[in-house]
Order: sequence, then C-alpha cells, then structure tokens
Amino acid sequence: FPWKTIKEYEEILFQEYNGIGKISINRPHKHNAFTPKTVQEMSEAMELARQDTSIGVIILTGEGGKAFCSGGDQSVRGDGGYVGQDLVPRLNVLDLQRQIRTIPKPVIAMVAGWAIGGGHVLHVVCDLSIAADNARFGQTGPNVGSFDGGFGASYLARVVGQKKAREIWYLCDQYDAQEALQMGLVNKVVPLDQLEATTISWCERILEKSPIALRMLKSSFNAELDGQAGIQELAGNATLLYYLSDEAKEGKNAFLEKRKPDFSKFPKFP
Ligand code: 1HA
Repeated sequence: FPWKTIKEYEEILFQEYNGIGKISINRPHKHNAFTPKTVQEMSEAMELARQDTSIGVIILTGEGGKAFCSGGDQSVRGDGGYVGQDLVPRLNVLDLQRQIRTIPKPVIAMVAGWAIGGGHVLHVVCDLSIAADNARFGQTGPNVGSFDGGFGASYLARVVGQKKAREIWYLCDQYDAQEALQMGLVNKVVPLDQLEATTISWCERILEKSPIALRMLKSSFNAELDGQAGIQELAGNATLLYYLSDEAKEGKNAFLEKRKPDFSKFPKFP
C-alpha cells in the first residue's frame, strides 16, 4: 500500500493512506518495546490524527512482522517509571491508553507477533484487534515486577471475563492467535501475509459508514464503563449535534444581535 509519511519521528512511523492513519512502533530490534520517547511520539501522532478531519480510522501496529509491542523497554526502566533523555521517570503509556479510548474515531490494533506486557494492554484498549497467525498475547507484570491495574485489569476483564483476565495476569502464560480469538480478545485471525490487506479492508468498510454514528457509538461504549469521563464524552457529542441545529443557532444569534432569543418555533418533542 502506498503509505505517505505525515510526520517523521525517531521511534515510530506516522503514515496515511486514503483516510487511514497508521501509527507504527519502529523498534523491531527490541520487539517494539516502548521508551518514554516512543510513547510521546505516539501521543503526538494520535493527537494529529484526531485533529486531521481527513482521517477517519487509525491503525496501531509495530514494524517488522515479529512484534506488535513487547511493553515498556526494561533497559530504560528506572525508579518510578521509564526514563528518557531528560532523566525523568514516566508511565506516560497510561496517557496514550486514554487517548486511544477517547479519540472519536475507531482505532484498530494490527497485531503480528508479540503483544506482551504494556504492549498487550495497548491492543486491548483499541476498538478492534486483527491478529496475524503468528501473534502471541500475554501479560508479564508479575514476572518482571510490574502490573497495570487500570484498563489493563478492569477493561481486559470486560473483554475476556473475570476468570480469564485473572488467569492471564496470575499465570503470565502466552496465548496464540486462535486462543485469543476463542476468548474474544481479538476480532479476526488471518495469515501474516494478509494482515495489512485485511486490516485496510476493514478500515475501508468503516470509512463508508456515517462518521457521527461511529463517533456516537464509540462514546456510547465508553460511557457505560468510564463513569463521569465517559458521560462527558457522550455528552460532548450531544453538544456537537445540538450546535448543528437551528434551535441552538437561534440562541447564539440572539446573543450576538443583542435581542431576546425566540425558541417558540422549535418543537417540544414528546
Ligand atoms: O506493566 C507496565 C506498566 C504498568 C503500569 C503503567 C505503565 C506501564 C508501562 C509498561 C509496562 C510493561 O510493559 S511491564 C512488561 C514489560 N515487558 C516484558 O516483560 C516483556 C519482555 N520481553 C519478553 O518477555 C520476550 O522478549 C518476548 C516473550 C516478548 C519474546 O521472546 P523472544 O522471542 O525469545 O525474544 P527475545 O530474545 O527475548 O527479544 C529480542 C530482543 O528484544 C532481545 O534483545 P537482545 O538480547 O537481542 O539485545 C530482548 O532483550 C529485547 N526485548 C524484548 N522485549 C523487551 C526487550 N528489551 C527491553 N524491554 C522489553 N520489553
């Protein structure tokens, strides 16, 4: 596919093709483990993809065909988080997880090879996951001295159920693509050489749909789970729709024209 680079980064690729944004971790020598810089670059790309009105769906992936992401780079893990050039320890992947959930466009994880640890949680928080037949899934926290008690625990349990989520974290086993499909952890499994074509075809089908309906649905799925923040997202979309209406415009126009608003012609629906 003729991907076009949107912006150059050091540890990720950020590309576009026909309204599809692709954010790809580019550290295959470390199975695409992330540093604070990788995450900072992904966060910026995600924000750019959000602001770009020509992008309707985002693919999250890793370069190289052997790994989606193997989690935090343990070689830069210091006291209190993962340490970048500024020597400040960070757990900034948690902010990226929230961005993936709240961006009002579907995010699809395209998983080849390892999706492990914090890399596994990244695919879990995506709207959809498409796996290659070489994909391997699992958490490692209790082996390496870590845990993700946020979306990595509670949202994983929503996806695969409480018993399975506890097994995944307590045993730190690795699961192949078919097992992941059986437990509802991924949407589809395809041969590795068909992974990108299949993912793009899903993206193209999604792009044919009504963007506002998709946006409402994403925030509706979130609202049930995310409490006040989830309601804020859903309600923000209600405000967006209301702003598009003549009724809301009458309020704004009356203010600007320094007159009393006349809402009398607007129906009081049953
Ligand atoms: O839990 C959190 C967080 C929780 C709350 C808030 C924020 C969080 C942020 C992050 C995380 C975490 O991600 S903790 C979990 C960290 N990740 C791991 O424990 C996975 C470590 N990797 C592995 O277990 C294995 O590499 C593997 C099962 C994925 C693949 O094994 P394989 O095929 O035998 O490959 P391997 O030889 O181990 O890896 C290839 C190269 O990649 C090795 O480098 P080399 O020795 O050739 O120089 C390996 O060291 C490197 N590598 C792989 N994963 C990581 C890594 N280097 C650093 N960090 C890694 N995560």
